[in-house]
Amino acid sequence: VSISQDNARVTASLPTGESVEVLLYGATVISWKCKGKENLFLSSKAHLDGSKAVRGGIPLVFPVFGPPPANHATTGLPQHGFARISKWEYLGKSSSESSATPSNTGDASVKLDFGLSNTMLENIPSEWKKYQFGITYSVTLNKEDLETSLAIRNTGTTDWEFHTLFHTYLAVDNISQVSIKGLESSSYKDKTQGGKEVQGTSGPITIAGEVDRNYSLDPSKTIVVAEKNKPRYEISRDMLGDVVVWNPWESKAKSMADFGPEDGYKNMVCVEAGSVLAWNTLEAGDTWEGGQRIQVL
Ligand code: TA6
Repeated sequence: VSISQDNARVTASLPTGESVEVLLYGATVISWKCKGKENLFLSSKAHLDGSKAVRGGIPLVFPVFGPPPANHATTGLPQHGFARISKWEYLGKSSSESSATPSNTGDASVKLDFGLSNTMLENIPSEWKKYQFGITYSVTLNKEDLETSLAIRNTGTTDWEFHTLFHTYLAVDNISQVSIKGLESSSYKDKTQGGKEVQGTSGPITIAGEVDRNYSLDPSKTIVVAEKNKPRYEISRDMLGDVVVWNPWESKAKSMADFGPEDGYKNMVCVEAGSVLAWNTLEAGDTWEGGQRIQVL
């Protein structure tokens, strides 16, 4: 395992060639190479200097998904909250052997830990500034998959509630040949139609225009993203009962200054594992843990 870090990012790679790159800004995974391919989409115009949430990779959504509601503790926060626009600290790594590899140099996987707490935040423009929290975010690079998991602790004396989600931009060769399996029978809230509830379809989901859907799907059910009917990614979830599927398509992509190239929407699909359709209450002193695993098939 080799790790390199500077004051802006941490990169880890396995001797077999897999690698992951994490910006300390937002603890945003901006690259994950596995099976010889880059598996995350990163806009060519993404801000990587901490001036704006990263357009691509795996931005972290916390404590609120979407535009914050009125008359709520999150009112006043930016869309998707402050986690993805805060400077996290790198807490270190741990690598582990696997029985499969006789070498005892821990070459089978590496776990990178990142931390954020309320004491690290500047000017929170909302009631949230009165809450205390500590988050440990673990990014684990395995030979065939990437795991991202959160341990969110309420270190204060009052309960608070939150949403959290991994806003994963998966790389695809051609969106017109993508089908998503596992969600088809579920109904969803269609954000392109004002959040209207739409019944599920029978066949796999395909994308031929702007898609912005919020599904609830039992975490025990995996999601497969296929290209030309060949499965490419399998997403497993723990404690994350909601899945957002998003592709901005042509005009929305053009309207985002940090989305490039203009036709980049053809090479990405966001499949976002989260807990966002209802508020999660975290009692003082409690810890919430959840995560996702994305396997390259
Ligand atoms: O992916 C779901 C979503 O909420 C979309 O509605 C769209 O707004 C997207 O997130 C991107 O949001 P952002 O704040 O990163 O531009």
